[in-house]
Amino acid sequence: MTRPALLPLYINGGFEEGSARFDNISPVDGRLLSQVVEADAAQVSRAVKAASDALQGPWGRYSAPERAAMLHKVADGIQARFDDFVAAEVADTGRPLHLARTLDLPRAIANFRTFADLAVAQVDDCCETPQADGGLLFNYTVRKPLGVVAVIAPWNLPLLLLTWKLGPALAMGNTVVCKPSEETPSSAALLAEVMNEAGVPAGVFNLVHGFGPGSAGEFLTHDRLISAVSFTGESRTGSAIMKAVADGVKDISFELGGKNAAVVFADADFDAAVAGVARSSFFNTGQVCLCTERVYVERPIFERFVAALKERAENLKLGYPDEDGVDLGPLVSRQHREKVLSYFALAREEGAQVVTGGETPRFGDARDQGAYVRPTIWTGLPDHARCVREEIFGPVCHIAPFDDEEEILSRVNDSPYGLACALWTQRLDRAHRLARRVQVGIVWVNAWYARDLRTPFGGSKLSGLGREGGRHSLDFYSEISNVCVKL
Ligand code: NAD
Ligand code: 6OD
Repeated sequence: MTRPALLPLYINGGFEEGSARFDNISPVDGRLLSQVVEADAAQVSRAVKAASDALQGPWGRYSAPERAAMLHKVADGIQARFDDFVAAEVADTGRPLHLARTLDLPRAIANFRTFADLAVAQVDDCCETPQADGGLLFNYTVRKPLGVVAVIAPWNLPLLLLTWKLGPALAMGNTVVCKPSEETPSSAALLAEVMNEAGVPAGVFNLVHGFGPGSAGEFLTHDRLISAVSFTGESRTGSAIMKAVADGVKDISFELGGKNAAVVFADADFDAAVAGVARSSFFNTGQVCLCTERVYVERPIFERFVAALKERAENLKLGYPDEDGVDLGPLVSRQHREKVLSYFALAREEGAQVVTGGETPRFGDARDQGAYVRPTIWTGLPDHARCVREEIFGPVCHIAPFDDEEEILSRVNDSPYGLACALWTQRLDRAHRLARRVQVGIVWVNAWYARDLRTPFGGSKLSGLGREGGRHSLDFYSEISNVCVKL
C-alpha cells in the first residue's frame, strides 16, 4: 500500500518534518488525502525568529521594484504549476474544478501581481509648513515594513484568501509566517515550493501547519516577535486573537463572519435577480463569507420569486468536482456538515417552511462518505429566529417579504454582523440611498462578489476590523512615518 503524502512545514528556507501529524481528509468521499506535519511550539517560534532575522538580511534592503520582481516570479511559478494548484484546492475543498480554475487560481496570481505593482506605484504625501519666523518645515512620509506578519487563513477559499494577505504583506517589505486552515493545507504546501523555487530569501516566507487553540495558530498570536496578525475566519476566533495580541498591542486586520442580506425590489430585473440570488446564496456551497443567507423580497413579487429560486436550487447539480456541469461540491468536512445539519433541524423547530432541500443527498456511491447537503430554502421565520441571525455557512437562505424602503433598511441593519449586502433594483437613486445607510462594508447593486482588487474590502460590527484592498492594504502592511525637516 502506498503511504499518503506528507505535507511538511517550511521554515527559514527549508522543508521540515516533525513528530506530530494530522490527517487531511477528502470531503468528496472521506478518503485520506495526505498527512500534515503539525508544528510544535518550538517550530513556530523558530519560524517567527527566522522571519524576524530575515528583515535584517538582503530582503530588508530590497527596493519596492526588487520586491515586485520577486513577487511576479512567484506569480509565474504558480502559473507554471496551475494544474497542480487546481488539484490541491479541489482535493481539499471538493469544489468544482471549473471554480478553482476560474476563481481561486487567477485570483492567487493576481494577488501577487496587483499588490507588487501597487506598491511600486505608491507615492506618499509631502507638504511645506511655513513658520512664524519665516522659516519652512518640509514634511514627508516614508513607509517601513511592520515586521513579521502572521497570516492566519480559513478553509473556504484557501489559496485566494491566504495570498490576498500574503501578496501585499510581502510587497510592503514584511516577512511572513503563514498558517493555513488545518482543513485545507495542500495549496499552501505547494506555495512553499514555489517560494523556494522563485528564490525568495530564506525566512521571508514561512509556513506552519496546525490548529488554532493550543496549536500553531495560538502559538503564533502569542509570539512576541510577531508585529501584526492578519486573520480571516470566524468572528469568535477573531475575538480570541484580539485577546491574545492585546498585551503586545499588535496590529490586527480581521475579515470575519457575515449574515448578509440580498434585497430584491419589485422593479428589479426579475430574471437577473433570481440568478444573482441563486449565486449569492449557493456559490461554493454557500461557503463564502459574502453569501446571502437572508433574502428579502418586495411583497408583490414574493411568491413568484420563491418559486423561481426553488426551481433554480433544484436544478443545481451536486457532484464530483470533475463531473460535467457540476455546480456544487460538498461542504468542507463532515464536521462542518454536522453544524449545517444542526441548523436544518433548528429551522424546523423554529417553525420554518422548507421550500426545498433541508437534507443530505444519497448518491449510492463513494460520495455518501463525503459531506454533501442539498441547497436549502426556507420561508416563514421571524427576523429574531436564530436561523435568520446566525451565520450557518452552507447552501441555505431564508426568504422573507417586505413592504417599503425604511422598513427593509432597519431589518437589514438589525444584525450583529455587517459585512456585505446585495441590492437588486433598477432605481439607482433608491440603491444609492440604501447603500449609504446600510451598515456593511461592501454593497453590491445588481451584482454579487464582483471584485476589483483596488477597492476597499472588509466589514463592520462582528464582521471585522479594518479594510484591505488597494491602498488600504498598503496602509495596513506598512508603518507610515513622518519625517519633518527644518529648511
Ligand atoms: P476559523 O476561525 O475556525 O479558522 C480560521 C483560521 O484560524 C484557521 O487557520 C484556524 O486554525 C485558526 N484559528 C482557530 N482558532 C484560533 C486561535 N485561537 N488562534 C489563532 N488561530 C486560530 O474559521 P474557518 O471555519 O476556517 O472559516 C470560516 C469562517 O471564516 C466563517 O465564519 C466565514 O464567514 C469567515 N470568513 C470571513 C471572510 C471575510 O472576508 N470576512 C472570508 C472568509 C471566511
Ligand atoms: O475576494 C476577496 O478579496 C475576499 N477577501 C473574499 C472573501 C471571501 C470570503 O469568504
